[in-house]
Amino acid sequence: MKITDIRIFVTCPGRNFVTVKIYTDEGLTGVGDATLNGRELAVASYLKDHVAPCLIGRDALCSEDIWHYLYRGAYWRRGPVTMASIAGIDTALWDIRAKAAGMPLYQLLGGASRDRVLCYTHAQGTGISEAVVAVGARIDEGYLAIRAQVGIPGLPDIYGTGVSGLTNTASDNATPREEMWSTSKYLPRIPRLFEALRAAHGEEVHLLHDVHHRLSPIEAARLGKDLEPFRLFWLEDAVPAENQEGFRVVRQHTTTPLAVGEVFNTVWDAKLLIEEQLIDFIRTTCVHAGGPTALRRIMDFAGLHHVRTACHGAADMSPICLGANLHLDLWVPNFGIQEYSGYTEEMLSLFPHAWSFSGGYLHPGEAHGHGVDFDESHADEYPYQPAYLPVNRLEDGTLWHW
Ligand code: CS2
Ligand code: MG
Repeated sequence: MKITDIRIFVTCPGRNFVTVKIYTDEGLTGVGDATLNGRELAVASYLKDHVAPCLIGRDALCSEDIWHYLYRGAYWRRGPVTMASIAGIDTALWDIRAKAAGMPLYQLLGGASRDRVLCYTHAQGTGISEAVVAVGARIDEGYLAIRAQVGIPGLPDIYGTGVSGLTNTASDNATPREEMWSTSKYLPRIPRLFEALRAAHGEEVHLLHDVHHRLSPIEAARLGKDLEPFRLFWLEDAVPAENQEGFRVVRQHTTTPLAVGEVFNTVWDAKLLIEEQLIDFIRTTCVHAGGPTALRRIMDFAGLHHVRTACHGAADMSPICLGANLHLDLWVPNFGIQEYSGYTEEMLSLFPHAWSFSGGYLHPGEAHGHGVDFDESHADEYPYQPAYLPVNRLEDGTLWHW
């Protein structure tokens, strides 16, 4: 089955998504997500200018060889732009393979290891009482696991605590918004949030919190310890993870479970974290970690070391990424949880999908392939809009992590 054409679409149905569509001489097509939030056009150019021309005429069923052709063959390995590009191609090729086999993708991976996929969603508030109400509303919608974030007095407008994260976060002139950060204001606030959440909503609901890489190891260790009475499902991205050894300090001091990896691109980014069992959940996801070919290897490696999976699933990855993740989630023996922050109706109309949500769980559906399509006939109605993630500065102006 020969690849006859590869088209790249950058659309903005509320957020920018990069979509790869591969066409074959047998009429089968497949779609993949290659979105890299805030850097979409770089990936689109990598794909259009450097990848697509090299793949025309190749066998669409040789996805393993194509993966290595794009990874080893480029000489310049890893990195988010390269790996999102490879992911877009790889996801589309797995979609084609599963359609050719007449099966949902999870059947090709080894079949379902569970009936349904536990997911968590987001709830936030600028104040603690608002966050408590927001978590309650999510529980009423049927969610069993909820990530809770709260604003910090004295720090205006922190990412993830105010308005919904479903839409683009660009300021009017399309340069990154600047936010302000203070660890000393943040650290005492978060245990108070979870104390209030447990008091209001009881022990049963799974509660999670995302630190967004803003702490040092010893600060993260303190936060993990302070949160122990509230039994979090996890503390996410507690410290920047370029220095994997930094997690040793956090791990030695707290029994709060740790999750990391949404910005990782390959297994090499998590090798020490997994081998030394410094984390409990690995957050690599289809689009940023090189597609199903690479992600399932990371998942298997994690399984050897008591680390469970937790694919990143925020709304800045397209519904195709979520659809592909759900097939891996249904199959993977060491499954943990799937993030699911949802999509707007507009987004879902551009990406018709077979997955379903019920009672706190997702299921990828039984459509052949990964079950998510792209309605290219409407692509022109949603042109790319320049948009960036915000940047973060300390109160004295120092540029900080987030
Ligand atoms: C977050 C994301 O979902 C998460 O856990 O960390 O919202 C993240 O900020 C975005 O995906 C960045 O593009
Ligand atoms: Mg996160």
